[in-house]
Amino acid sequence: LRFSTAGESHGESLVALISGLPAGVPVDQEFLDHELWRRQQGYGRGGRMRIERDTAHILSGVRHGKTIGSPIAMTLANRDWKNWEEILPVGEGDAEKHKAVASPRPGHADLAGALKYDFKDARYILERASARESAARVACGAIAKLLLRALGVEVASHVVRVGSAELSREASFAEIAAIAQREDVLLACVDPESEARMKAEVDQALRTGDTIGGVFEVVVHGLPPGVGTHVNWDERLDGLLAQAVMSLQAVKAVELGRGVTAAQSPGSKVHDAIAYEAEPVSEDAGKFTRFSREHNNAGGIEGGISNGEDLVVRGYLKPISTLRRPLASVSFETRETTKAAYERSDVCVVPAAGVAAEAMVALAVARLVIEKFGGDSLRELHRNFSSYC
Ligand code: EPS
Repeated sequence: LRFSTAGESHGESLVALISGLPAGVPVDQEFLDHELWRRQQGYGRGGRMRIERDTAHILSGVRHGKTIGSPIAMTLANRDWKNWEEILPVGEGDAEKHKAVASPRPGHADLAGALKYDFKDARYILERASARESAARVACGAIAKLLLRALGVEVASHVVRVGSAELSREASFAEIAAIAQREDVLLACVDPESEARMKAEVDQALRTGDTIGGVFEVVVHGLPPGVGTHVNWDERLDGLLAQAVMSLQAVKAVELGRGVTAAQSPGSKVHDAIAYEAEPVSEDAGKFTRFSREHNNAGGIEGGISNGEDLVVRGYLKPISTLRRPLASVSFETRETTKAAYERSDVCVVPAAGVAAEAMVALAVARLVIEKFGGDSLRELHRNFSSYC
């Protein structure tokens, strides 16, 4: 399974390309567009999200509602393009209309990118560095989710921290999964009291011209043991998940299970004691008997291999680097001290980043599932999967 994206924030369109899926996976356009809608939500998004209404326009690889094994190409139009056509033309255009980003924003790709690509300002850098690109990942991820769903594997996310406001209790998978059905996403937190404290953090940032980061958690439910391997460094599930989530814009740390607190706790408090349940555990576990754990501090991965518990991946998001009250910077042109550039921006994107991370996790897991179980059709993959289970 491979995927790639193209497109810039204020260009005509985003492009998503995914290949390597078996034939016969049901592709539900409504589901794709709902996933894209979810990525646009959350308290603290900026004015851009009132302009865009993302939808995945499928060009290839899907016929009569199912994948046909060939590469799937999709475009996601930028509605804002009509305001930028003359500013960012593909042809030479009118230099007078160029909208320079004249002083780099600390924390953004602006400065390092402009130096690297030899640009006189940061416009072309921010165009591609922008998290707008994650919409194309969500389109690909939605298809990976549909493949996993056909095998009984579900992926969901929720927000566990915004600034200093933290979710004050454990969340069940059913609660986390239910967030995807919300009409008002707010901060995608399962607990209303914690969510109100998170909202207060965003309000404070809004009031003061600041921005705020946080932590999202992605959970994969229903994955059998044995996905990923300990035998080679670049095939370990933990490493692949870390790369997948870390590659998202503004993610600065990735935690698997309770990895952070594990580093400061004794082994007896960290490792998940093993039991065996001879009876069916739940309806979705079917007739299988299984090994089970008292808790899941490992986040469903031991030795780079899934162990049958829920995969739990947390992403730590730095605050958005475009500040309404900008930090000090330097003019690209004069090299004199000035304020960093400000353009319309978001104040908090933790729920949206969680949705993008669901996509990345689904893509990483789907890739390993396809590699392990093989098959050119969903029927063949499903047969291999069921007989292994
Ligand atoms: C972004 C800046 C804002 C965000 C954008 C990411 O866009 P604009 O400059 O057009 O106001 O809204 O995120 C998206 C467009 C999106 O779809 O998530 C940035 O500079 O990274």
